[in-house]
Amino acid sequence: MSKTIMTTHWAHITQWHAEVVIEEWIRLGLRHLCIAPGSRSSPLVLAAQSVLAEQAAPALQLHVHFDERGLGFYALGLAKAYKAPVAVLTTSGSAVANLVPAAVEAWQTREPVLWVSADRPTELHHCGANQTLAQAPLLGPWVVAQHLQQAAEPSTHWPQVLQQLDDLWTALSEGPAHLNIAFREPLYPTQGAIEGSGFTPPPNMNEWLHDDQPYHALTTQARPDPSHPDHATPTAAEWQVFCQGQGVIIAGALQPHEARQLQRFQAMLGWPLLTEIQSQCHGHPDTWPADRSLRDANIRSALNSADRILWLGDHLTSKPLMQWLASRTETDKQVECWQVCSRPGRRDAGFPVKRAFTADVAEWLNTRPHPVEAKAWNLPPLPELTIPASTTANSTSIREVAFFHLLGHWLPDQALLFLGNSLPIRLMDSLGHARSVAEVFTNRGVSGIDGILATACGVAAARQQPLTLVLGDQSLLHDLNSMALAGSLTQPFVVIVINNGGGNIFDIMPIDSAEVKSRYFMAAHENDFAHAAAQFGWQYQAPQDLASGQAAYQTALTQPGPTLLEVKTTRGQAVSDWRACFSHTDTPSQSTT
Ligand SMILES: Cc1ncc(C[n+]2csc(CCOP(=O)(O)OP(=O)(O)O)c2C)c(N)n1
Repeated sequence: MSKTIMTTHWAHITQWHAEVVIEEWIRLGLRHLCIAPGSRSSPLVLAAQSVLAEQAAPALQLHVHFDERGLGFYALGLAKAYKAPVAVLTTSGSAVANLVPAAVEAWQTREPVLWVSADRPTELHHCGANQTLAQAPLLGPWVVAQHLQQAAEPSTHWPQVLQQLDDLWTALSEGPAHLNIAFREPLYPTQGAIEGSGFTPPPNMNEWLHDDQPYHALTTQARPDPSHPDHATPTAAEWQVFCQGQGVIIAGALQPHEARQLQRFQAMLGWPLLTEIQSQCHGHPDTWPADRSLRDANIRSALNSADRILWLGDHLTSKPLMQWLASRTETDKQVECWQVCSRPGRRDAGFPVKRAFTADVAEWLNTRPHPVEAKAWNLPPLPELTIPASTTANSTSIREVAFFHLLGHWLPDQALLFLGNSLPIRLMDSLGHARSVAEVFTNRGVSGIDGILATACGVAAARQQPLTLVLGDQSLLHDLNSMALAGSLTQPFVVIVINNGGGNIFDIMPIDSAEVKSRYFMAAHENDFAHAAAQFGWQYQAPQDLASGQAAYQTALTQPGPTLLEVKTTRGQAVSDWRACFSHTDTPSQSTT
């Protein structure tokens, strides 16, 4: 970066500000900056671009997309897959508001995304300046930390600028953060005549300029500790008492390393393990898929004898599972439910959890003492799932229940799987398995159907491995322009859109009029996606039956770049077929989802 500034011209001060920010981010470890075009953010873009131009192996990778809404989700996907901070830069105005859908999702699952919005300086607010609004309130509620950096001027206290960047970086270990950064015009050094000369960075920046460490490493100030709750573990005595009960383990949303540790831990404790689709061990040997198990009368009654529940991980997908947890702890006050999750905050609607521990689940399990008196026991075996004959026999069409029952068998070994919201994740959880999957990704923070494709593109870009995404037609329509994001993927990227002509999850609603349901809830439509695939240069297939669906999927897995497989099903079938799968089981009445 420029070590001296030879002029006091505003453009050079602005440029210096942007260079300081980019340099400090790189020193802190930022490797991915996602950019949506705009003018006010251009000083940062030019500073980042000059790093790329100067370095043979640039420390920073830039990602560009025209739509901030999709870009935000794409960055979320990068952060999920890298499990490291990712920054997103937008210009001022409604561009920032377009980050909100991804910001609420990142907030809910505490992903390390740094939202960076460029702004006009204070004197241009509240006076009708173009593309100007209060930007802090847009993202403020959805971040763990926020800084509003003023436009730089000759008197700027630069150590404070650096300290703010470092503080936000530290905050990212707890969740997303926001930097709103103002730049004063002229924004480009080549703009207008250069006035004045002789300005050099102030002496308090000398040490930073001649080193390559982030600012906090050069000061005597201790790096602030992330505010972890101090109740990460039970006492040894509490743990032993907990283990004496008849226990069951529930695997919620976990990271793969947590799931691996869990399976070793389960063998030690001898309690049955119920898994959900995000647990990274759904369908593994010696586990019970929670949703299906709770719909079986024998297994459910055995589960009702448990008086200890150890819930490991984050959100649960299955409604029967959440209902069971809430009702067991409500009706029997002796039932002790503990939850361990790497992220703080409540996720137990119905409040079944009596004690919550915030810790990496693998570490927490690893540091539990061996139980003195654990009571090993088992649940009855899970009966084979009977997919009603009518849903598989008709070879001229595909029914969703059969598709999701089979998908687990079609997936290649060590697959990366992204499951869209609405019916796809629920049917996979209830009817399928993820036995051969290396990692399941989802957007289950606020369960939006709005940025699923863009998030999956981010995951795929980070992992550079084949990835399969399954989502509904309305979810794809929401995110259609994110098809452009897949253009740079070179590995197989297979998107299976289940086109049932609208939002079929709403078929669950007890509304008598099919017309009302279809028009106002399902938002029924007759679109197909062949032209969209063509517009964005994707490969496209629309298989008619399960056999050709499997063949098309396997071919797509060998083809570089994005392929859209459109599975057309009949509107209004999925929910009734799903109910039929469990119509013979004798479970208490409850809503399907
Ligand atoms: C952004 C957003 N808007 C609305 C909803 C409410 N919602 C949940 S599922 C759904 C329908 C989804 O339709 P589709 O993607 O076709 O899946 P299907 O229900 O057919 O499985 C809607 C509108 C939501 N979750 N997110």
